[in-house]
Amino acid sequence: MRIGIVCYPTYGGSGVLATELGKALADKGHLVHFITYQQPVRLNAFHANIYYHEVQVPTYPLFDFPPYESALSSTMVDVILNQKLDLLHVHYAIPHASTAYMAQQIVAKQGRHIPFITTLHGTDITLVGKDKTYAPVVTFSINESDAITAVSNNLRDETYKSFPIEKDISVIYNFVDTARFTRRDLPHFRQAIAPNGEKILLHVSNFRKVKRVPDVVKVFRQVRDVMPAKLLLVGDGPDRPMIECMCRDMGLCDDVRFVGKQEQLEDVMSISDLFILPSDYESFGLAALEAMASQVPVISSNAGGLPEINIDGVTGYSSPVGDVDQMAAHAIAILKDEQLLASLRKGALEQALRFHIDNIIPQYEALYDNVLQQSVVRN
Ligand code: GMT
Repeated sequence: MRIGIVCYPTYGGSGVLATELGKALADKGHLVHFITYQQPVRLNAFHANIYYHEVQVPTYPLFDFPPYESALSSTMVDVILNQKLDLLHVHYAIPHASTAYMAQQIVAKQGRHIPFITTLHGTDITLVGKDKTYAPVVTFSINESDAITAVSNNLRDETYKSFPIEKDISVIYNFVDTARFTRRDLPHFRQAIAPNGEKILLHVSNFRKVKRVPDVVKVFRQVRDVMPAKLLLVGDGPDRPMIECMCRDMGLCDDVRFVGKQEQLEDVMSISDLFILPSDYESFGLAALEAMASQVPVISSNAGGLPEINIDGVTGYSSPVGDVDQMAAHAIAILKDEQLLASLRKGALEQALRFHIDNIIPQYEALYDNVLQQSVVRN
């Protein structure tokens, strides 16, 4: 198949997932065309079946807001026609679903039907999408999609609750490449971070409010009060300066390390003992899944789709949003008890294997086949 993938190219989960999906499809022989404004971060090696089309947004003095959507739709049209795409798969509803609809209408005038699939990732529905500034366009373009997927049952239910959606939403979970995210023994790296055998706690995110990074630091403080421990904070985003101040005020600077955006995430996960994800909402929690594949148990909130992934007492523990004391108590209990830690590590890996890339990619391929069959009927 010739597949066009539209996504955000940055470190966010939706872009990571879309890129990994494209790479896996290319490995299976499909021709994959990424259409976005920047090289996606995980698209970092040459692949004979992968193409990248950069969206250029010319500026003009009149434009206070350069019209990215128009540029994206026009690039989609160009790629659909010149690369003879069979379908478009857009990730994150805003603005990708409406731009796909626009491209679809334009090529229809030339006698071509291009189906598009919209994958909902989370904040496109639960935060931004619901905003009345966007809601009518989001509702319309989701309903116009030839197929809709959500990354968890929770996100599917939230979508039906928040928007008048008239179509089926299929749940296709996030996935993990367990060959990449596998626990490796990296004694020198571990020694560099925790020279005196301290336990290592890890948080990975884009440091947005929804991630509740202050809760991570509060949990860590309680852990460090009772045992030697280090906290690794991976990623970057708007809350980072505030978190740095918080660490200074709490006297934690020597034990908290901000390592910024990391491409070798699998190495960081390999040396970690516990992953902390206390989010206000998480449609799935891809980073938690990658941690589980690396045999790192998860302490999370029980918001959104997290309980579908993090199973209490099996892969880690989940607590109500904001219940820092309970999260800290769970973290301390795990880190003090080697047997419990070992059993949760095993549980985490077993759970991650359920979301193995080889189990999930065929679900997308089956969906594409289905959409194409309907599209033949339509043509
Ligand atoms: O986590 C983020 O804030 C980034 C966001 C995105 O759309 O880029 O991630 C969302 O999509 C991921 C991939 O499907 C999910 O694993 C994340 O849980 C989801 N984030 C939220 O729902 C907050």
